Amino acid sequence: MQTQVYFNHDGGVDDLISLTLLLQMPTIKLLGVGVIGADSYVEPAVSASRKIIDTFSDQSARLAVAASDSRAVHPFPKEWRTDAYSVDALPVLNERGTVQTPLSPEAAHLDLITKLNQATEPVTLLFTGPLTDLARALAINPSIEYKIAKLLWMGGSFLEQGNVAEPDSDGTAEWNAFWDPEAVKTVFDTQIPIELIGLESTNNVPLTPAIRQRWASKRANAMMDFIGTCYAFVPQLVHFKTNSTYYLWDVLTTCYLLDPTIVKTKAIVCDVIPNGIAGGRTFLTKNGRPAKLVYDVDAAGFFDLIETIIKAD
Ligand code: AGV
Ligand code: CA
Repeated sequence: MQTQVYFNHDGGVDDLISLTLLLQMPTIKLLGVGVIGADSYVEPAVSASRKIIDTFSDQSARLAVAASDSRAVHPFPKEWRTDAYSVDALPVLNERGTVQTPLSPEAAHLDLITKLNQATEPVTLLFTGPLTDLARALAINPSIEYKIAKLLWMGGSFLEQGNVAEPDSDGTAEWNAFWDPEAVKTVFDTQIPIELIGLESTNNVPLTPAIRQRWASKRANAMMDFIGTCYAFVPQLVHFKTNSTYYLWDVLTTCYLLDPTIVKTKAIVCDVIPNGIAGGRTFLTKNGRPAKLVYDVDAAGFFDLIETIIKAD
């Protein structure tokens, strides 16, 4: 039995690695991929996604990649968004010189509606960027809600400190929520079962010199080499945490889909602030919506799992 999954990501390094890993999971049937230019520029992020499907799976004839035309309320810093250009230019993705995986004729939110309507059973949504495409899809066609088994989202945080350092934020929000807080509110106001991978768990899986060294030592494995190369574009945690320190946010979310035993979860009731200086802050409240929060992770088990998935163990 395979779980039917639709993946919407926003083109960051760990979004693109999430796609790579997802394609290796035998229990997952990927129905579609949408790419939003949030933590990326959308063109290289779409292009890199198509090439990753070509290079690291046998799904290239079947899977299409849809580009989003959604726009930010609060854009990501440009320095972060340019990583997709680097990934897209890597020789390992360009050896063939042609791209086989098609571009969907529809914008990502419309592609999502189409794929949900075509699905023969409820679909699990995996979102590792902002929720804008889902919110827009629900606004156009509210009945798609009933085709969704659950939403697994890397986003939100119930810690005192989020990860946004911008002049128009009080610092309590997580970035994917801050990019489009209203979209989070729209999705929270549905009955869709939601599982949140927030900063409380992802803070436990920073990119470190030790993990880079471990990946380097296994670079004979082509996917391991690709992963190590992609993470070379982003800052690791060495002496202390900065605003740009990289964690394996999305990869943890994607691996949780395959193996929920690597994390700890609890039931919560929550809501989100839809605008203003605290826009995107998620908080616990009795009058909110129920959700499942991933609040901790077995970091060693997680890093082992990555290598099991790509057969580098
Ligand atoms: O807030 C985490 C989300 C994840 O989906 N993204 C990165 C992951 O793809 C935004 C983000 C927060 N801090 C960042 C981010 C940083 N230092 N560099 C790049 N992106
Ligand atoms: Ca992301």
